[in-house]
Amino acid sequence: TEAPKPITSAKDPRFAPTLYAHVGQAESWTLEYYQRNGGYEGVKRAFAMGNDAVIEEVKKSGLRGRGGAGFATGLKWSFMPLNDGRQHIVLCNADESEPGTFKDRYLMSEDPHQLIEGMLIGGFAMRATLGYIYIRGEYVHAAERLWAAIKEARAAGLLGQNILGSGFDFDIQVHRGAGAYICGEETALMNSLEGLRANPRLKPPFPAAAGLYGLPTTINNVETFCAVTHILKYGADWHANMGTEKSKGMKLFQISGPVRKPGVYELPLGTTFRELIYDWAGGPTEEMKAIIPGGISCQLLPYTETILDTPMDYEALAAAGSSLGTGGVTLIPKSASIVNTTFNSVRFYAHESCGKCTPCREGISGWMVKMYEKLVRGKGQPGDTQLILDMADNIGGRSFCALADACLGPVLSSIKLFRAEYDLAEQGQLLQGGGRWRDE
Ligand code: L3W
Repeated sequence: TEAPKPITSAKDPRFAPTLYAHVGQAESWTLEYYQRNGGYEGVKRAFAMGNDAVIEEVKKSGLRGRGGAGFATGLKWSFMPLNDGRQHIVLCNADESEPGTFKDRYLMSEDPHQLIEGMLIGGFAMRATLGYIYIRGEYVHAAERLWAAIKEARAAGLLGQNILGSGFDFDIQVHRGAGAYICGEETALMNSLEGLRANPRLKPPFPAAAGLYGLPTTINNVETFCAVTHILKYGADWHANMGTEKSKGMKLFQISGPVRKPGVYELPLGTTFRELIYDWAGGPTEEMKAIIPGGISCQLLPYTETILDTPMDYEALAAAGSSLGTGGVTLIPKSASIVNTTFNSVRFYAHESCGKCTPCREGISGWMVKMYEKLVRGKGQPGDTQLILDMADNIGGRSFCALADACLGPVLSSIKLFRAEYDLAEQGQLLQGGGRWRDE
């Protein structure tokens, strides 16, 4: 018999949301609610399977990291050393700060036990005894919900010593950041947790070899751990049957910009932009010209019929010249100046750069942002765009971490796609007919 086709659309009657199934329900954050709805069944299955079988199950599920890079989760877990006598650490990257990205905050505030369970499963599989959730400082409400959930879990014997009689000891701490985007870079996050300045560290060594306090560490995004909870509950095949051949499972897509119903939508990977924008988000409220597919680090895409029909998965978006990133889709309307929109992005990176390395400190935070400011303030001159391109040539691939390269995503793609707007800005205008720049 023919194998069942993978689910690639939330319109498929076989599809049911899991990650956001309880978001918006009364008391969904309590242990009582969570257990009443099948909570902590995944971890029981994990204990019954044994550590290595859990890693195999996650590998088999095809789950890839949901923070932006899409690295295979099971493979990452298998990098942790075995029987090395050192304490192992599991870190949850909850420093959600990528502009256009707002999925993890509701996972944590509305369904915190889902994350705790995923970390428990990861901790058990990787022989860790301690987990940290590094949460963005501004997410005060989510942090409070997490703390309350951890206390409930401890009191119920779901965290602490000999969890559910399994012999496994594990506890979780929540650490609030202090408002720096760079802390979401995994090695900067570890420095920040250690009380150091959040400068990224050189890789290798990767965290599994030497992570927090030099101990074997694995870092995953909030959504990744939450997906693990359901993989253990429903099985690897269930997960692998959703999405496309190489991009498995469901994804929390976020959509912002001028659409009728902006928000977070849980859809299988491989769902098209058209389906997200028109069927779920109610369609645009004005004429569009570009799409940021997965957070502002990703290259812009033109708002064309072909792009609208492109599946949102790792491979299709790479083929289209961009990336899936965090799944944070932002729409740019025709009425917005691309040069000014890009200035907003560049200004963000300039503000968030740690300043450790020269290409980022002098290139992005110094020169690049000044060039854009000059253009949007009507002071552009012929040759400015070429100068930006030359600078980008000297920054790309030369910085210590991904931040500077991420800044070049919107810069280079916007110049490639909308050169005419840059030409206009070189003459002191932002949009044909004299568009103004939207700012504070
Ligand atoms: C062992 C190897 N481990 C890679 C691990 C590595 C990390 C993961 C991914 O950036 C992206 C970035 C942003 N041995 C390994 C290995 N690993 N090779 O795999 O690594 P990497 O370096 O590809 O990516 P990254 O530095 O972790 C993440 C993009 O995300 N992004 C922004 C994200 C922002 C958020 C947020 O606010 N929530 O997620 C958006 O697109 O551009 O490409 O664990 O150690 N050989």
